[in-house]
This record gives sequence, C-alpha cells and structure tokens, in this order.
Amino acid sequence: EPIKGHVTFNHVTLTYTKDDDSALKDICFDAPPGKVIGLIGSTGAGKTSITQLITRFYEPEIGEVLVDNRSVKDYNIKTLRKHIGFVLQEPFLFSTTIKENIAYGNPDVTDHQIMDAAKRAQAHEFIMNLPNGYETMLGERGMGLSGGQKQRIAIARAICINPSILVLDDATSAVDMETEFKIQKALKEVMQGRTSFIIAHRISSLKHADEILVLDEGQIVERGTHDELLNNDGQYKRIYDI
Ligand code: DUT
Ligand code: MG
Repeated sequence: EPIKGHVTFNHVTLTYTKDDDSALKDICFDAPPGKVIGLIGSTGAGKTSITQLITRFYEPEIGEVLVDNRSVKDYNIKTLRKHIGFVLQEPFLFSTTIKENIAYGNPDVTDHQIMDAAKRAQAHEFIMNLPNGYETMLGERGMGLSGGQKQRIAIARAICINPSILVLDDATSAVDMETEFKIQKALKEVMQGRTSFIIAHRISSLKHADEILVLDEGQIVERGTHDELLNNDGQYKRIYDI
C-alpha cells in the first residue's frame, strides 16, 4: 500500500560502538506527511545519522522510528527504501549514460518521464548541450560533470522514483551562487508534497522549513521555525549571525 511519509522518532538513542558516546540521544520529533524538517548543527552533531535510521541503515539502541505510525522494523526493507529518496552531497553516479543514471532504481520509467524529471531538476538544458545529450556516457562517479550538474542528475533521479520521503543531505554546499539558485529551484520542485529532511550548514537553505531541529552532540538543543529560533537567541541565532 502507499506510504504517506509520516515520520516519527520516539526517544531515539543510537550508539555506533559500545565504547563510544551515543551519536544520538533521546531524539523526539514528528514530521507529518508533506512537511519540511530542517536539520542543522556542527559536524558530527548527528544530522546524517537521523536520516539513516529512517531507512534502517542502522537500528536505534533505545526508542523507535515510525513511518506512518508503524515501526520501520515491521516494513519489508526494500519496500521501505523504495519510498525514500536521497540526494547527497556526493551524488551516487555510475559510468553509464545520463539517461540510465536518471532512471537508476526505476526500470519502468519512460524516456518522456526521464526528460520531464530532468527539466524539473533544472538539468535538461545542460544535458541537451552535451554532444550526445541524454546518451552521454559518464565516467567513474560521474566524471565529466561539475558538482552542481551531478547534483541535478541526482535530483532528477529522485523525481523519477517519486518518493514519499526525501532526504537532502547538504545538497547545495560547494557550488557557486548561480548553481545554488538552480539547485534550490530544483529542490523546491522535488520536495513538493513529500516529507522532506533538509540537512544544511547554511541557514539560507532551510529557513522555510516547517520545523528546524538544531542538533549538538547528538541532542536536539533547540527547535522551531526560523523566526521562532531567531527570537530564542540561542545556538541557531549564533549560526545566523556568523
Ligand atoms: N559516527 C560513527 N560511525 C558512523 C557514522 C557516524 O561513529 O558510521 C559518529 C560520528 C559522529 C556521530 O556519529 O560523532 C554523528 O555523525 P553524523 O554523521 O550523523 O554527523 P553529522 O551531523 O551528519 O555531521 P556532518 O555535518 O559532518 O555530516
Ligand atoms: Mg552528515
């Protein structure tokens, strides 16, 4: 049956290695379908770890992770992962054609859908400017494309998969402003109607989130909307002022 994309964390604690401190401590939040959750905090704070619990790459030591009010443990893992799209800072690309890269993980997708996804991902134009267009062969890890172009291919892929839950892990760092603008536009398109988790170092990419969780050393130290957090005069405000 379809997944609506309601994500709930109930007192989640995650420990990678027994001797280490927990990477996540008592994390609680509720992300209703279609809402946008922003995750911010210094390196090692636990942002990526949160998203990896949703896909069950890891299991919490304490607490539970629910999708549509059902524990992720009770899902068939393949079914669950089919409904979760990832756009990572270092997109996962293969040495095959651009078309195959966009269609990856979605064998039933048509050429028309691939092109439509690329247009919405702000990638169609640069693809058409390549000598072989959609048939252009990429090298290892997408060699031949810029970082921003690779990201837009990854966004097009996420659009094709049509996930209910979307994870954007630092998707717009390390690109120039014009490219960032294009990527932001593409992300807005792909986030439409999906529960989205935006991980960012820059506040500009997540200030429109419905709720922002500020993480520090595995704990949520502040939460709220952009405006609420600025009024708090806490860690978020300090990041904003830098
Ligand atoms: N950690 C491990 N093993 C792993 C992944 C992470 O021990 O396989 C630790 C490193 C860190 C904590 O868990 O102390 C949280 O890591 P995470 O990658 O979730 O942090 P982040 O907020 O995503 O950091 P960054 O901004 O650098 O991506
Ligand atoms: Mg991370």
